[in-house]
Amino acid sequence: MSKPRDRIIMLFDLDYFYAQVEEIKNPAIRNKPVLVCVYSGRTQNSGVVSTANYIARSYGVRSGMPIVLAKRKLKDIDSVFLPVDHDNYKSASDRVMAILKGHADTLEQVGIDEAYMEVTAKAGGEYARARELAVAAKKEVLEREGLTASIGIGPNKLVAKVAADANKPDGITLVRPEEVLAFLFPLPVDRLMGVGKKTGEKLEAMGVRTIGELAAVSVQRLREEFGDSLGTFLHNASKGMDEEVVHERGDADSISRIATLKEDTRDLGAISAVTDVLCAEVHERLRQRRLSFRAVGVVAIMRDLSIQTRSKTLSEPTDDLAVLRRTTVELIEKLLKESNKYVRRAGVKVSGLVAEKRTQRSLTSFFQ
Ligand code: DCP
Ligand code: CA
Ligand code: CA
Repeated sequence: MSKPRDRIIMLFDLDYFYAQVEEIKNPAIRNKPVLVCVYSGRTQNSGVVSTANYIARSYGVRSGMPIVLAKRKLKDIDSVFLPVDHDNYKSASDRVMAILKGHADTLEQVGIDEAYMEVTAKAGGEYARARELAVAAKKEVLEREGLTASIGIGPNKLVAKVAADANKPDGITLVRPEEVLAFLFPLPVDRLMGVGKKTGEKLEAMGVRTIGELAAVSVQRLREEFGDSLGTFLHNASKGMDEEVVHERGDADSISRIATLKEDTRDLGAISAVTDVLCAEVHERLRQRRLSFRAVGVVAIMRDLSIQTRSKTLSEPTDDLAVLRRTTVELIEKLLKESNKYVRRAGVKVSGLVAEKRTQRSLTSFFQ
């Protein structure tokens, strides 16, 4: 068997995200300190800073800082304090993630402004091409959304994350496999994901400040101090070793439900009584997300645990529950005709999800 190809992974992180979205909404504030705050409402200034632009940071303002303290740091400076506008950040985030999908083999969003991108195949295993992909992704996000970001590129998620933080804002940091140790060793240990305040303090008490110093501690000692799981993690992390895969999650392009039947059966009525309920559940999820579907699929797990699936693509997207139910029954009927086994579990799936509704589409085409 051939050796699995070395991976190339990027971590994409938008710069001073909430405050940057506010700057786009109102460009006039761009050259002032901008602070986005969560006001608790108790007194006029109680609450904390969610994030701040880099001008505000140059005065010592940080995420999580009490608003009162931030105001003190910016005394006599013309600054802009704004309340969080989560809906606006979420829609900007959704649009950015959709752009990034086109630049990755696999995209794993890990926060509102951050995603891992596996680019091994797209870059053909070449770091130079991975850098070009990073430039292209940044360029498209800047041109379409006006937002800057920082990207770290490395052989795994851990290195990519540390690299992204190494050069902000608007940076690209590339760490080739042979450069990992030289890159990591001088950095403070708390740059490693998973080293929080508590672990950091404990390490400091052991005389460990840098990642290189952590790498010099034996794995046995780390296990004694931190337990097997964290101890092993710290040991591997200090050497830039991480096997975590980049996996798509969250907004997958399908919604599905599955249920076990009361008893194994080949009776269409009994099966569709169950799939009708599943259809209603799937439909409710579609309604919440304001989505229409273009394809319907059914799955049947048979008595012998073999799996049968059937699917149908509709002529146009719809959000109609009756269409979903009818198509499901049609597919189950087909499946029963083509198999002589008893059905144990049945499931329904909609895919090809789109945001617009058929009624709107029909109206648009009508007026065209
Ligand atoms: N955030 C928050 N409270 C915190 C940290 C972050 O509400 N204590 C929010 C606001 C940030 C967003 O999450 O804009 C993303 O967090 P990041 O840690 O990525 O920080 P920023 O994007 O603001 O800045 P950076 O340029 O350092 O990435
Ligand atoms: Ca960020
Ligand atoms: Ca982030």
